[in-house]
This record gives sequence, C-alpha cells and structure tokens, in this order.
Amino acid sequence: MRRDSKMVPKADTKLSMSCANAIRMLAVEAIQKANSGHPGAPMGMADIAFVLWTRYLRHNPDAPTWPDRDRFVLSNGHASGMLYALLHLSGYKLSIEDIKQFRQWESLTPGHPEVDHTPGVEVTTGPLGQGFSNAVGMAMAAKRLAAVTSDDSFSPVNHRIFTMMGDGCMMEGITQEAASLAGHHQLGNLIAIYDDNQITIDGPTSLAFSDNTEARFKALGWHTITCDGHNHEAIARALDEATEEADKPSLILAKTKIGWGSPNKVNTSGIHGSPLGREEIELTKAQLDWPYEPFQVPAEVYDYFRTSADFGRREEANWTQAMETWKSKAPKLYARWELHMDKPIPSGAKSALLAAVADSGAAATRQLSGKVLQVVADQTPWLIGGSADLTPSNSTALKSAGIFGPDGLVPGMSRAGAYLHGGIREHGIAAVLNGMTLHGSHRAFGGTFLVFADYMRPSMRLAAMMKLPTIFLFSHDSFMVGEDGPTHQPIEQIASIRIIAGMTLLRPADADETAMAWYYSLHEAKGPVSLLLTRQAVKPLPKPAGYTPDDILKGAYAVVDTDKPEVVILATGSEVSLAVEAAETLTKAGKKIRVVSMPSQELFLSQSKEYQNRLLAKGQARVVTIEAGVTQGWQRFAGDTGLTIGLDHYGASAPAEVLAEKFGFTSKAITEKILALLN
Ligand SMILES: Cc1ncc(C[n+]2csc(CCOP(=O)(O)OP(=O)(O)O)c2C)c(N)n1
Ligand SMILES: [Mg+2]
Repeated sequence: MRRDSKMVPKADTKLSMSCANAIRMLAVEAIQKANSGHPGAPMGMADIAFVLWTRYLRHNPDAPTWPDRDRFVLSNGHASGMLYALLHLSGYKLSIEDIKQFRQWESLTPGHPEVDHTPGVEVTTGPLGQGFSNAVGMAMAAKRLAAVTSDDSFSPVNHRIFTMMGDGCMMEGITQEAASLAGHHQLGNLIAIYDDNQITIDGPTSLAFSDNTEARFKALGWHTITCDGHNHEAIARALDEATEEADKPSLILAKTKIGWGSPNKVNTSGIHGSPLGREEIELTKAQLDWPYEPFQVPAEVYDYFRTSADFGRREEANWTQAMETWKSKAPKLYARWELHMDKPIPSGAKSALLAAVADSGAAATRQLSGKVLQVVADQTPWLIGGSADLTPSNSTALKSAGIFGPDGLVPGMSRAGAYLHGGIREHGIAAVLNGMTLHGSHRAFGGTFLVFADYMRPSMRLAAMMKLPTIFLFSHDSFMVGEDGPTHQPIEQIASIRIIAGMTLLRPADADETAMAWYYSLHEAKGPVSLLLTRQAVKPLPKPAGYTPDDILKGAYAVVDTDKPEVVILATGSEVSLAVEAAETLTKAGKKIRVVSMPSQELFLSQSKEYQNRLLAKGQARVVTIEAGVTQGWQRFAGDTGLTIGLDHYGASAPAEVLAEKFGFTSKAITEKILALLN
C-alpha cells in the first residue's frame, strides 16, 4: 500500500535538500562531538532516509509502539547517527541535547541502535546482516497476523517493513539465508534499501566483492529496482514501485556515495568510521550551503518533518477508530487480534501441559516436548515456529496448526499456518525468529541439533541482549547421538550457551520437567530460552514427598533425598537418571546421597542463597556434578572438595551405548568415581 503523497506536500528542491542536509549535519556534528562514530553512511543515505521517512513511513512519534506502524530497521547499525537525527526531527522523545550526548554513558543515543532504549528504535543492530534478517521475520509475522485477524472488509494489518542495509549486510551469509526465505515466502510487505556505495572499511568493494547483487536477488524471487540514491524524485519513484509490489519482497539498489557532501572525503573508506574533523566540516557546510551552527536546525526543516509526522498521527487515529468499529463488527477476529497483542496465559495451561506427557514411561525428552507442543499449539495461537529441516528429529511438528507460507504454495500451506519449515538455514532462521518475536504479534521458536547451536549463536546473543523471549530448541543434546560421530556430538555447546548473559538454558530430565520447561518458555521467560532435549529415552524420575512441578522452576530440586547427605549429586537432563541409579547403589553401600536435578543453572542461581545452600547442603556434603558435556562451569558447584563428571574431549562414531561405556557415563562408572572420592 502506498502512502498518499497528497497528504504530505512535496518539499521543493531547496527545502528537501535542507531536510536531507539536516540529517547529515546532525549526524556529522554528533560524531564530531563524540569524537567517535560513522559519518559516511548517514551522509550517503540521508536523501533516501528523508524521502522514506517523510513521504512513505506510516509512524506516529507520539505512539512509537502503535501496532500498525510501518517498521524501520537500520540493519547497518553503524549509521545510528542518521536514525537519531530522523527520530529527533520527526518529533520522537529525543531532544537535541540527547543528540549531543551521542555515544555517551547512559545517553539515549548509544553507538549502535538499541531497542527498548531509544523511543522509535525497533531493533538492536550492529552485527551486519542481523537487522535485515530480523526484518524478514517481522514481515513474516505481519503476514500471519494479517491472515488470522482480517476478513474481506477490513484488515488491522496495513504496515510494511522497511530496512536499510549496506555492503556489509549484503556480503554476510546470514543475509543470503534470510533473503532466500523472504523470496520463497513472497513477502510483498518487505522493502529493503541497499546503500550501494561500493565502499567498506578496507576500501572499494572490488577488493572482495563482485557479486551481481541485483541478479542474485532476482534469482531469489525478489523484485529489484535500481535508483540514484541522491535524487529525491528518483528515490520516490523507486519507493512507489516497491510499495506497489504486493507479491514479492523488493530490493531498491540505491546508488550512493559514502560521505556525500564532504568535498575531500566523499567516496573514500576514510569517512566510514572517523569524524570528519572541524576543517572538513566547514568545507562540507560550504559545499552544502549550510550556514548553521552545530546542532542548529532551521525552523522550516522542523516544520516539514513535523507536518509529515502529523500524517502518521492521523493514520493512527483513523486506525484506532476503525478498530473500535471492527471490534463490534467482527468480535471473533478482534478477540484473535487481542490474543496476539496480549499473549495471556490460558487458564489451566500448566496442568494441560503436564497432562500431555503424564504416564509417558521411558521416552526421549524431544518426544515428550513434541507431545507438549501439540497442546501448546492449541493454547497459544500466537506461537509460530518450526525447525531447520529437522522436524522429525526435533519433534517440532505442530500437527493441528498448518504450514506457514504463501497460500497454497504447497498442499497444507497458508499464511494462517503456524509451522515454519525454515529449510537448512540456521543462521538466517535464528534472526528471523527474533524478528517475528520483535514484531510483537508472535512468540517464535525454532529447532535444530544442539551441535548446530553455534550456527545460531549470533542471534541468540542478540536475543539475550534485547531481552527477547525467543525459544531456541535443541535436540540430540549429547554424545548419545551415537553413530553420527564427533561432528554431530555436542560437548562445549551447553557450557557455551550458558555463558550468554541473559539466556536461560533448560535441560529437562523427564516428562514433568519437559512440560514445565515449555510452560516457563511461553509464560514466564523475560528473555530467550534454550531448550535442550535428548535423542535417547530417559526414565521418569522418582519424586520425593512434597514435590510439586513448580519445584522444577526453581532450577534445581531434590529427586532423591536424605537428611544430612554426605554427597549431593547434581545432574541435568539425561544424566539425572544415571545419578539416581548410582545413588541407589551408593545408598545400599551405606552412603547418604541426595540427587538434585538441575534443569536450569540460571533459574537456580536466581533463588535465595538460603535455598541454594540448603539444597546443596553447603559446608556439609561434597558435590558431584554430572553432565554430558565439558566440565567447565561446574566447578562453581563442585568446588575443591567435589568432583565434576563430564566430557572434555570430542566424541566418536559408535553406538550410543558403547560410547556411554567408553566415556564413563554408566551408573557403575559413576558409582565407582564417587566411592573413590569418598575413600
Ligand atoms: C558481522 C559484522 N562484522 C563486521 C562488522 C564491523 N563492521 C562495521 S561496518 C563494516 C563495514 C561495512 O561496510 P558497509 O556496510 O558498506 O558500510 P559503509 O562503509 O558503506 O558505511 C564492518 C566490517 C560488523 N559490524 N558486523
Ligand atoms: Mg558501503
């Protein structure tokens, strides 16, 4: 849908140049003052940004989270100076003082854009290619939201997703994966604008890059448009064409010059990441015919931006009114809309999830998770997700939900579906999941083998930084993968996920733990969750007197207990049942053993010290930890007097039972180690 340009009078050439130059000079002066930052991209993209923000972007500075706003994702986050200038000029709560505090401690204008920090910033960006891929996820979420909340007469979803990106984003592999997915999904609501300046830090892109980007994107199913990125009418024509394209994502290849306006540094890599210097700023101002003081903006520029923002205010007011009418006209669809916005905890959610796996007997936690997911899918229609081509292995199928994608592209596929076949694109999907969650209408989950978590890690880290409750599901969580061998057997992945600050890792050990892990992920998590699941069957754990499933969400609780234990065995996931078996033998031998299942270190460490010390029998018992991965990180519990049992070397190709024997993951071997420790 095209924004009605009649509502926003076109600026005459002089005014429109002033507006673009205001963006340039605010960025340039802020960077100069901070003596740090990236002026080249803001100067080069200012013309595009001006036309996009004043004539196309539907947004309301007074309501930065209006659900039907167009999204703007700055994938080349180093151009943050441009984004802050746009937000300030448009009238967001970002003052000229804030602009002057660029990159300073606790300012609203950090070095790279940070979501939930600066009003109007949609995504935390900086690692190149991530923002573009998030935008793909946002466009997918918007498509689904539209499909499930609209009828022929009205849709509450009219927004588009705009993203700007540079050569760096274009070269990154993640972009290829996400762009491929976007083309396949025919995301007509997605418009990417490529700052095609052919300069990066090292120099001209010809040093390292000779792709035919336009041909590549065409081949991926995109609509492509080339334009002069400094000619405002050419930019507007390109945006008209892109916004009118309904069936394909659009890529505008905007030919620009990095550092446009600077007489000596334009078109050089030197202007990418260094302040211009006072002398060059004066020469630039002369060239741009910009007589103003640093941070001074002429009134007519503010007026124009603010007039344009009024368009967004009216749009939002009209939308809000239309929603009121629609609420009474289509109460069912409206209720669905509210579900997506509020994501309430369904009544009886917890008991339904627990019931889904009750009496499952010995089963792999991935299978238990699969059972839980069927109930989850019915309870929470705002959940969307799938697998990176490991649906049967990850047990992620949502049997009743339908496949998400263009209507009828393959049998069973529709925009209303909730199951995402991500293809073999872990990097891209991880960022797409974040984008879907960022969109605000969905909570996204996605699965692969634990060993390939490394392919998702950059987006997992960003999810944690953004406090995004994306759910990363990893099955085949130990060497017990068996015959596939060391390439497929995770060892360092568990520890490496745990060190992502703000990530909650859950490695359930049985049916109850699996159900509660999902409950936590969906309804309690305030940030991303990694759900680690076994390939092999695990036995149901014994539960001591007084146990309730809520104990699981304390992160650790006793499954075999005794007072005054001399040894506390701490284990996670599949190793808890080994610990229980070892405890039986040790108890028979007269030892006093407590077994603690610890599905989540993070949740346990957030309990009171009193609870932690009591459970670990601090100062009284020796702590033995067991986990089928590197021992790093477990010393914090085992200390100098305890023992850490793990796997500090790569695995091998052999049947799982043989590996368990060879690597000492049998109750017999564990019992012997504990006896040796005690004697
Ligand atoms: C994943 C990732 N790798 C490297 C960087 C460091 N980096 C920041 S900008 C940049 C060059 C980007 O070139 P381009 O997108 O063309 O930006 P321009 O110089 O045109 O502003 C690099 C390598 C990064 N931010 N993210
Ligand atoms: Mg560049």
